Amino acid sequence: MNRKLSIIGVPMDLGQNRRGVDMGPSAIRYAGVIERLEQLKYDIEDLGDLVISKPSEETEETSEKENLRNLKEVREGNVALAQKVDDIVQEGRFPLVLGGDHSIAMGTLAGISKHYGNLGVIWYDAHTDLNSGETSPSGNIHGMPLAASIGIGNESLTDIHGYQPKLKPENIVVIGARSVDEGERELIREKGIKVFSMHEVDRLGMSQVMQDALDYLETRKVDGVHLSLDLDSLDPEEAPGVGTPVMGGFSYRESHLAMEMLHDSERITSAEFVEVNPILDEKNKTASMAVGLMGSMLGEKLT
Ligand code: 6HN
Ligand code: MN
Ligand code: MN
Ligand code: MN
Repeated sequence: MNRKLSIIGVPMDLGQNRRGVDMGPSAIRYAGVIERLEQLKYDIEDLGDLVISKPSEETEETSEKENLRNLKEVREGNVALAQKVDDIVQEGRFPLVLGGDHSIAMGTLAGISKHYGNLGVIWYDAHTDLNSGETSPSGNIHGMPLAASIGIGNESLTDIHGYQPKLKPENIVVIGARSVDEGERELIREKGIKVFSMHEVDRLGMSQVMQDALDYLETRKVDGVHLSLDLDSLDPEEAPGVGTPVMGGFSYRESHLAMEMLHDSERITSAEFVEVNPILDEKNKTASMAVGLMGSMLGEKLT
């Protein structure tokens, strides 16, 4: 495990239409992320938060036409994030990105993937985020980052940081899916994307699913693994502070086990924790959950 960690907050809420998720990075800091990770003896650099601009009228028009809400500002924020993350990896440090809505995964992956020939991704989420303007039921870009990263969708999203695609569809593992749109389902079949839905987790248990996911990426000969963790993967009882909650999600222990297994695999090279919305939360429970999961991913042990 890389002992040098750089933390960057992305107060982005333009990838969806509920306010508050832009306060995610503050809530996660308030829940004690720096102190928690310092105890694990990491060399931590906190780069603070990116500045995200507010939407203009011109943006509203494109949004309507293309079914891509706040396209211009979402792109701009991700262009800035990609450069930051690129610099962090360039310096030999582990990027830990704090969201913000899930649209920021486009920028994170754009910055990371440049440094890997065959990057793998674990997408831990209730959703598959494989929509484009053509298939999206909402026009919300936070439902599109995985599609954009494999080169599907509007050019201004697929081309962030000047290259595409960022990922091979066969290097993706989705874990926790239980709300998948029709267009996403077609894309999963067409591209052969590996999905462990809640059905598989129920049948096999989290331990087996994580082992299968790691083995699968091993057969793909990936040279790095990025974890993109959407807090709505957890059950809304455990993590109520998210914009698009879906019943029937992971328990606290299932998620900690997943993170512990990721740590023990020694494969993980970058991570992001997204969709924490303190306005919808109960006593910062979801931000605290995020911090705890980061701890397990980074080697905090029970004994
Ligand atoms: N997320 N599939 C829905 C949509 O609007 O495209 C929900 C997306 C949720 C996205 O949670 O990151
Ligand atoms: Mn806001
Ligand atoms: Mn998501
Ligand atoms: Mn989600």
